[in-house]
Amino acid sequence: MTIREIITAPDPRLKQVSRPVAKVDDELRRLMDDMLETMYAAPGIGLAAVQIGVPKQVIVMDLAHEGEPPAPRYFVNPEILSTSDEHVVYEEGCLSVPEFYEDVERPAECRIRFLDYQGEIREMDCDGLLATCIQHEMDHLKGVLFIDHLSKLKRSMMLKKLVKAKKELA
Ligand code: K1U
Ligand code: ZN
Repeated sequence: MTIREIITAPDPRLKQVSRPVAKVDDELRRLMDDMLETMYAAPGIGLAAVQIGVPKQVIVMDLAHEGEPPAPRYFVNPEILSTSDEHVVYEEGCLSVPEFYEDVERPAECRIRFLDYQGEIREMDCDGLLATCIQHEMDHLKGVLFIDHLSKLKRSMMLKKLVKAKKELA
């Protein structure tokens, strides 16, 4: 397994719309293994393939708490089937927008359909952090970042700071 570089905003590659995957095969499972390793190393709780420069509809996630055994989850070609009318606010972060956390409002629950690590079709009801995280990751597949849910002023302030931080590191 390989730890890959995570792309950070405002890199235009994060704006790409990810393509559906034709087949869950060993090559795709290698990509998912690399993504999980990259996510654990970051550390984070979710990662979309486009964040490592691969615009395919693939997401990995692990919401296990510290001290609990790992609980990796894999979502290929995920679709949202329904969302609740009730919304919740969660303070979100993003490995592609390092060191910024802001409140984002999203549906509290959703039902999704996806292919799993074996390529089996699955449906799942999501609530709590799982619902927030899957919606955040599915936004990545459409080229949307959590900062796109914020005001234009807040977003441009964050992007300015990110560009400055990148310049200082270069
Ligand atoms: O970049 C990403 O898409 C991953 C992101 C997922 C996420 C976090 C919070 C709300 C919605 C989606 C992260 O993992 S940010 C880092 C983070 O939340 C975290 C890091 C270490 C321990 C616990 C959480
Ligand atoms: Zn993110």
